[in-house]
Amino acid sequence: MNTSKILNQRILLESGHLNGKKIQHSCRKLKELKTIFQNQDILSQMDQEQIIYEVDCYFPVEENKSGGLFFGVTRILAGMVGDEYYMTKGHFHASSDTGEFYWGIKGKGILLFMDKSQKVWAEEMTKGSVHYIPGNVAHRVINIGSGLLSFGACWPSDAGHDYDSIEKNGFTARIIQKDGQPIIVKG
Ligand code: M6P
Ligand code: ZN
Repeated sequence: MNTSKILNQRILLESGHLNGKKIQHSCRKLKELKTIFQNQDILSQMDQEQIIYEVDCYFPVEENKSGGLFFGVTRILAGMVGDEYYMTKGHFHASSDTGEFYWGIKGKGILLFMDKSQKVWAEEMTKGSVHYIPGNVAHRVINIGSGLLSFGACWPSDAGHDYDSIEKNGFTARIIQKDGQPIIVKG
C-alpha cells in the first residue's frame, strides 16, 4: 500500500498547523478581540490588524448534527496587550453540557476554566499535555511563552459556541505578567 497517496488530515508538529483535505481556516485579529483585554488605552494604540490567533478546523459532519466530532488546531502568537498575554476569546458551549479535549502541541500556555458559578481554575499547557474540559465550563487558552503556542481540540459536533456571557462578563480571573512571570489575578 502506498500510504503517501492517502491525504488524510495531519497535525504538523513542528509548525503547529493542521493540514490536509477540507480544513477550514479562520483568523482572529486584535480588532475583533477588543473586549477580552483589560488595558484599553494600550490596545487602542496597537495595530488593530495584528493577528492574535488562527484556527484550522476539520468538520467531518454538518455543524449541530449530533453524534459527530470536530477537530481543531489553534495557534496563538506570542505577544501582549500591556501586561496581559495574547489569548483566545474563550467560550461556553451553546449546548452547555458538552465536554471537550484540548492538548498541547507546541509552546507554553495556560488553560483557564470557569464554571457557571464563576469559579475559576487553571492547568498548565505544554507539548503533550492533555486537558479534559467538562460540560458547563468555559475555556480559554493564554500563550505565556516567548514563541508560538499550538494546541489541539476535539469537541462534539452539536456543542456549538456561546461567546455572549464571556463578552458581557469576561472570566473572573486573568493571567498577567509580573516581574517576567505569569500570575493569576482577579479579572
Ligand atoms: C479550539 C476549539 C474551537 C475554538 C478554538 C478557538 O480549537 O475549542 O472550538 O473555536 O479553540 O477558541 P475560541 O472559539 O474561544 O476563540
Ligand atoms: Zn469548546
